Amino acid sequence: VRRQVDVSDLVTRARRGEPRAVARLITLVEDDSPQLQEVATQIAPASGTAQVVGLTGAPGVGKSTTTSALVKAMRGAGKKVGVLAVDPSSPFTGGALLGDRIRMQDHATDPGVFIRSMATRGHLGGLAAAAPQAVRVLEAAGCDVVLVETVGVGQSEVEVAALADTTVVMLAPGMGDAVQAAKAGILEIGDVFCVNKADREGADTTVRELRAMVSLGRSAHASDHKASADRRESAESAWRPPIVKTVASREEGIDELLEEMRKHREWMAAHDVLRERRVKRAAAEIEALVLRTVRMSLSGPHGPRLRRAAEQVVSGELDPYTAAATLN
Ligand SMILES: Nc1nc2c(ncn2[C@@H]2O[C@H](COP(=O)(O)OP(=O)(O)OP(=O)(O)O)[C@@H](O)[C@H]2O)c(=O)[nH]1
Ligand SMILES: [Mg+2]
Repeated sequence: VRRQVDVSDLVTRARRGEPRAVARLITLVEDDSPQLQEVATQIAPASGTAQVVGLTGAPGVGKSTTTSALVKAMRGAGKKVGVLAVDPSSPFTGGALLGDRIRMQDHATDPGVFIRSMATRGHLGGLAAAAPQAVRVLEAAGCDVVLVETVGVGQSEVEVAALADTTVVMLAPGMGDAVQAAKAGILEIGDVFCVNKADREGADTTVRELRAMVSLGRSAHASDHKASADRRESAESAWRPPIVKTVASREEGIDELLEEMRKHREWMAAHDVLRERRVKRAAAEIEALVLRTVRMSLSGPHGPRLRRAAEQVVSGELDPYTAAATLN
């Protein structure tokens, strides 16, 4: 039995920026609390107030180091920053996230920074449903910017892109190269590319490869029917994702990265892309929640209904289409 919490008190305290209240609310999201809908209703008015930036790339590419350097620069500019490190691959808070905490220690005592590792344990909707809600909690706490770091490759990164206004795809020489990134489908989600560890040999080669892959991907994308079906996205093709070289461990290139993020944001605003992206995101989020409800109705205490129908289908008493229509 879960303990009932006083949601409005928690939300009031979170809006005042109390770190413990913010943490508690994100835990409610993570645990898929029955009180989550109440939380969501109360924080909805604060939605859409932050710039949401996703950082994604292969393990060890330097996402956390870059995030930390970005936080420092943004704090210098007086912004309140939220950091969400999401690990979709593991249901537990793993070692990688512990490493992040250590790297983030510079900001641990700063009241203008909220740092949170998040696993999607228990959340049936997975990352797609939990992370956007966690971002809203950080917005309610007054964050001007929310940086979302995802550990993992492939699908999870694509999901991060789905929740960010601007997605920074990171690569580093010799690891997670451009070809691999292209195969994993993460090149097309990059609004800004960051080749980190530019102090290492091969950085210029990575930049060159990336540039070639990106322009190749763009032209393929333009002829793709998915793109032509979506006119706004094709207007979006006017944005050419820049490539920034950084040495995050020495805070080099961070200002350039911030500048490209700013340009992307400006461009989105000028072309009405920001709102369109957010509408799409909200639609995906609602869809995930609806699917979750359907899935739940077929499992748990209602599981026997599905089982009974399945047995009838096997014995030929019922066809699966009629069964599905009945269970719907
Ligand atoms: N040489 C060099 N090392 C770097 C640079 N940036 C980060 N590193 C190092 O690379 C290692 C991994 O960095 P992280 O920031 O933890 O990478 P990450 O992408 O967050 O890793 P995961 O969260 O485990 O996927 C650390 O030892 C960093 O100190 C860089 O620009 N140059
Ligand atoms: Mg990390």
